[in-house]
Amino acid sequence: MPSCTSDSDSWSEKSKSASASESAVPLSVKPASDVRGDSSESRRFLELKAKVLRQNEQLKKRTKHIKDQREKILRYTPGNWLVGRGGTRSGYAIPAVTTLLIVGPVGAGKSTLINNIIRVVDKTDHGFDRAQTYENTREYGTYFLEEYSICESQSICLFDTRGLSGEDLTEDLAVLQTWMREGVHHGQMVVRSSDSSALKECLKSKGRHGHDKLSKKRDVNCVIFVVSAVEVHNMKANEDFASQNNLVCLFKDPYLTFKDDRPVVVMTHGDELCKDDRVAARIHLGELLGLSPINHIFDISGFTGRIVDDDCDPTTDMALLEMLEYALQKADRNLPYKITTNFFLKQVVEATRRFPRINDAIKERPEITIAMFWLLLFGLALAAIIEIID
Ligand SMILES: Nc1nc2c(ncn2[C@@H]2O[C@H](COP(=O)(O)OP(=O)(O)O)[C@@H](O)[C@H]2O)c(=O)[nH]1
Ligand SMILES: [Mg+2]
Repeated sequence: MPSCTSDSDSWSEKSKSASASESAVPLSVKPASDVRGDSSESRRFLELKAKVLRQNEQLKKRTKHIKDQREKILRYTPGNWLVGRGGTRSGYAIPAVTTLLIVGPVGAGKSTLINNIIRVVDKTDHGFDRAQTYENTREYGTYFLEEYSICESQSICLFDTRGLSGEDLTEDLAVLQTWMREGVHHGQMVVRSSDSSALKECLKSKGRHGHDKLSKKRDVNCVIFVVSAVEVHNMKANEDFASQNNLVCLFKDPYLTFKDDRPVVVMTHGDELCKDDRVAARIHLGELLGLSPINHIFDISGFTGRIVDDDCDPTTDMALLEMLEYALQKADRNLPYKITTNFFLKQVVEATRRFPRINDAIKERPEITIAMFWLLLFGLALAAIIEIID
């Protein structure tokens, strides 16, 4: 089973610069008690806690700009922030729609997060939640990828995914890598080799209509990694290092990383913990993933089931909108270069997606592929001429 580093003594700069390749180094998740046992570490913990609480206060103050923040998301078009950075649009492969892939363990709250995003951004009360959520995540779940467009302009789409098992890391990684390598499309069935034959049969009959064949494949532009605060709290309390290791490995998988940009982290279910435990879970999650708990972990929890206006919590809504902006900025920052306008090359790149090494080599040296194509054509023409002369 793969294992990886946890950047356990992070909240240091070291962890921020940790490269994706670290995910191959053996794990040594430092027990939380060790971190707290050391007096300087415990001082550090208290400092961080104070900063998280201060940040929460600032977030509350920023809610007076919630309308502007929402407008900003509504105005968004792919490549927006690329231009904002003084970059030039030419040369970039700017998609018609920016695709945000929502991943995370089963029951973490991925579908709930999507419903919350739709509610906050679209502000339309459909009278029902668009993404299906499940109380009993053991029996039910999202087995087919679901695409949700937000904003009238349909410039952002969210993909709800099947929950990661958290138990079979190799299989979880294989599923994630397929989505990242080959793209995702609405209605795509997600079957694992470890699924029982009964489940596989059941999924096959559920997917029989084959609507997915009609849906457009999307390349993922940014990943949103959803984790439950309760799970983090329990892992820490029970010193469950195996689960922590799995979580870290999934998060740090190089396929989810765009250059140095790791997935955006959303911590859900915080409302089920007391205030202190909620902050401690956020700090511990930052410690595990090598992220700043203050700026790079978004605490977005508290909604269950249908939302009515009275349930609105502007602070959570604001956190959600800021998280979206952060994710879209990351997506724009990592837009791929336009590889080619050459029709033949485009087909070759598309056909070799399943073979990342060959695919990368073609993208890096397209002129070699084109030269080989002309050589092949020339060879065939020569062979045909010789054949005719003979
Ligand atoms: N209290 C609380 N419950 C939540 C939160 N997010 C999701 N849930 C509940 O957790 C269960 C699983 O959520 P769901 O979105 O289906 O998880 P998924 O498997 O990741 O898509 C549902 O009963 C949700 O209502 C949250 O932030 N707080
Ligand atoms: Mg779901």
